[in-house]
Amino acid sequence: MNEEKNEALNQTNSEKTVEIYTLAYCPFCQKAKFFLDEHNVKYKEIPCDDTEEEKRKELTQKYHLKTLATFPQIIINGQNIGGYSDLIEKFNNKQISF
Ligand SMILES: N[C@@H](CCC(=O)N[C@@H](CS)C(=O)NCC(=O)O)C(=O)O
Repeated sequence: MNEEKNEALNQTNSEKTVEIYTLAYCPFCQKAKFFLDEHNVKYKEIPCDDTEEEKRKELTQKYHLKTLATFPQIIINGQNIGGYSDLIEKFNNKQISF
C-alpha cells in the first residue's frame, strides 16, 4: 500500500466512502457490518444475493484479486480492502483508522 493510499484510509470517517458487497446469509458480512456500525462508519451496502457468481467474477477482475472474491468485499475510497479478516487486520495494524 503506498503512502498516498494509506493517507486516504486514515481520513476521518465522514471523508471516507465505504462500500460493502454482501450476501444475506454470510456471517463474515454480518461481522463486518457490525464492526463498521460500532465505529460509526457510514457505508453503502451492495447486496449480491441475486447476482452472486457474476459479482464474484466482476470484483475479482475489477480489483485484480489473486483468487475469486469471497463475501464480504469492502471498498474504501475506491480501494479494495478485502474481506472481514482483512478489515480487522488492517485496523489492528493501524493501516486503517475509523
Ligand atoms: N476471510 C474472509 C472469509 C469470507 C468467506 O469465506 N465468505 C464466504 C461467505 S460467508 C464466501 O464467500 N465463501 C465462498 C468461497 O469461499 O468461495 C473474510 O473474513 O471475509
